[in-house]
Amino acid sequence: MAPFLRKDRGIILAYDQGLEHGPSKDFTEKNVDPSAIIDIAEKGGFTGLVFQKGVAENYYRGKVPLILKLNGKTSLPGGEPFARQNCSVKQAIDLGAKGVGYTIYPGSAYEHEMLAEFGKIQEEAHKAGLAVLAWVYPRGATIKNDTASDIVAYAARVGLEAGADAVKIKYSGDKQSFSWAVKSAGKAKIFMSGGPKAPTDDDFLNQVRGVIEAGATGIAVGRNVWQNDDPLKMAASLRKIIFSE
Ligand code: FBP
Repeated sequence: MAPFLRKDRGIILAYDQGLEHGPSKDFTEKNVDPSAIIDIAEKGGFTGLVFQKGVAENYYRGKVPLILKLNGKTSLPGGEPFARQNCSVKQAIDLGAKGVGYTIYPGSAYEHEMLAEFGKIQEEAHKAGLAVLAWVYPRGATIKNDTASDIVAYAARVGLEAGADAVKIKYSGDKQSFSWAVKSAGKAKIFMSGGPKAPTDDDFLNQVRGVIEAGATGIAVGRNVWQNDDPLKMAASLRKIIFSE
């Protein structure tokens, strides 16, 4: 994970929502252009940037270390979530990525497919010296509350067991329960996933404080930064909490 860390912490900007949610749900004139997001990542001191391959091919300019997402899905089908691999490790390397990302939905009727696919990617990426980040989002008919503390800790542990260097999980709502998730992940580093934009900046910053106090490595978020009226001000507040700078 070294390329994505500063002082052993990380602040990663995620921008794959165009695939996951569609432009009309998440984007405005201000953030529909991937170049604007790269500007935020560069000026905002982000330690990593997440793209799908099409955006990386067309826009990535090399300054902020790239995590290439190797799977993804749209929100259109509904039903049990399943995101199959859509990009190779080799392509990630060719695009300049220092890490690869893959989403696993534990609880989905298709979790076995994703665990198997992730296993192969993990081996290939590690052989090539790339970091492997797992988005672990428990979902499916049996998951009633994906931020319940036992479910969040389970997600963290799935990341460790599956061989991820870092695991991106939802916040469980308080630092005590989140610190159990961090412990459950062992040597895998925990990054909090942001979710929809919080009602106020303070709501989000307090959440991030809880995450860091719980021992997590950092955050890997999108909407709470680039949907903010002042993304660079938000980035500065986040850096203050995460790096004490
Ligand atoms: P946000 O901080 O905007 O939630 O981004 C994090 C992320 O994991 C993205 O990488 C991804 O596009 C999105 O959340 C998926 O969200 P969901 O599966 O909850 O709809």
